[in-house]
Amino acid sequence: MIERWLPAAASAHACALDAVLFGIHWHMLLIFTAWLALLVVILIKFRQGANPEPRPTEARRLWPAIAIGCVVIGDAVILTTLALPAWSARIAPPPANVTPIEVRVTGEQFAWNIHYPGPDRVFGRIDNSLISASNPVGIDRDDAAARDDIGLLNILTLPVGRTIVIQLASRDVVHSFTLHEMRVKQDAMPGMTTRTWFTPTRTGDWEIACSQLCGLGHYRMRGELHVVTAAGWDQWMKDEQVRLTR
Ligand SMILES: [Cu+2]
Repeated sequence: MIERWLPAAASAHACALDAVLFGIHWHMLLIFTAWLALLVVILIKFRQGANPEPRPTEARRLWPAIAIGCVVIGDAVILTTLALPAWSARIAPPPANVTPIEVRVTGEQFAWNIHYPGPDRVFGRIDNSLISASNPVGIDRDDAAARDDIGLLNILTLPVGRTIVIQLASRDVVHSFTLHEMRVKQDAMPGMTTRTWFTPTRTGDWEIACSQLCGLGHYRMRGELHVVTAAGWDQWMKDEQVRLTR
């Protein structure tokens, strides 16, 4: 039922995170309904008309302890069966038997600079003094490893079914790299590189959002996420290489 109000779940770990969300919401709904029922019972049972004199003995029953105990047990069950397993899976590195695709994403007010290592899978040298409208990442083409590198503004193209590692940084303030459909949200911090990883399970065109209020232009810090087929990604990579030679 709640699924229809959420963005599409398009990554391998999305269902585990959604299960935590649903578990918490159903638990809260249960607590809310129980408290509401209790309130109605109390209003009727302890109304002034039926109880002209206060009877403090009524308040000493075991029921309050049982009710609070049920809430605590419910919380513990969600924590141990859903939340902790999902959290430990998210902070673990990608499985050793997969070869991830690494992409560097650097946030700045108010855009995402995206650096792909190209077919050689090695990130070439970057130099901030080379940053321009046509070279948003500042790739130094004099470096041999940088010749096939691709630097794009606000466009993240990825293949479906491959594990993606994002190396995140920021040029100015704290941003938060968000891919709703991938259930990815990770802060981009100035002065340090953070990592996040995921495996897209569906093709589609979605948004890269910034979830940290990062300045007056925060609302327009949006990029495009394109998840394409493996063949589509190979073709995209070839097209980008052709574009580099022009
Ligand atoms: Cu931002």
